Amino acid sequence: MRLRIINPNTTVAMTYKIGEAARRVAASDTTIVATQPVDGPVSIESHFDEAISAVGVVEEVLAGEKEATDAYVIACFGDPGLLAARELTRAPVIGIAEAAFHAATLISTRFSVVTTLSRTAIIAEHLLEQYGFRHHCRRVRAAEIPVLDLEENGSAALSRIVEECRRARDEDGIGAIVLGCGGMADLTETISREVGLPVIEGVTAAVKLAEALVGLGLGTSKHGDLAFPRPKAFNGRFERYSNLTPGH
Ligand code: 5HY
Repeated sequence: MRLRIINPNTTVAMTYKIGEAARRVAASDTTIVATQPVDGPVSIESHFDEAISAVGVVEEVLAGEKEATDAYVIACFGDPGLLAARELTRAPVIGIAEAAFHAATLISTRFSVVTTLSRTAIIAEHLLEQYGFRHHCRRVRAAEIPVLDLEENGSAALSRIVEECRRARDEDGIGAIVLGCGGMADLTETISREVGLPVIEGVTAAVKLAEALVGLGLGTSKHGDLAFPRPKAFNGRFERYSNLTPGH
């Protein structure tokens, strides 16, 4: 199968890291295509960043539809543009937050999330509510690190995340930890070793879930709210979306 992993921010190094983490767990017959939008924020750390990155996500799905893509992963912990992306394809589209929440509830009764900045913690809390995982999650914690510190060798990012994971382990009464950023895709083994708890991150969880859905022959339902958008005129810089039809 051909799996398109979309990093919704525009930092090439993070896209590369996300692609490598995905390839480490993908089945041998899964081809991973790791991409990012041309336009958009270098990191996503606010509602505004999310809104702009969602356009980049749908652009990448439209591009993927021209390449016989079997499934998509949105590799940002806010799952930006997830439902809009699902409208544009019959293929499964998995957000890394949703995937990580599902995996965490299959191996623990209670988990905590450790994300980057406290200002984005609310985005994860909104998703927990929206996806129905609120009562499984004890706390959404923040290591208070900017997203791009994860790309800086020698930054304090890893030690700050480990510290916060240890606090979660000791204070939250949990059985597992979810890492709340696509840029943490390569940290699970290190942090699990340091903290002594199962650590889940969304990119690798989403890859295995996508493979499972494709293996079951399941795709995005076109019955109801995820049906293809009704063709219509778009004005201005979005004119290219006018009268979109399935397969485009
Ligand atoms: C992410 N931002 O996964 C989110 C994490 C966050 O650029 N990739 C980003 O802090 O919300």
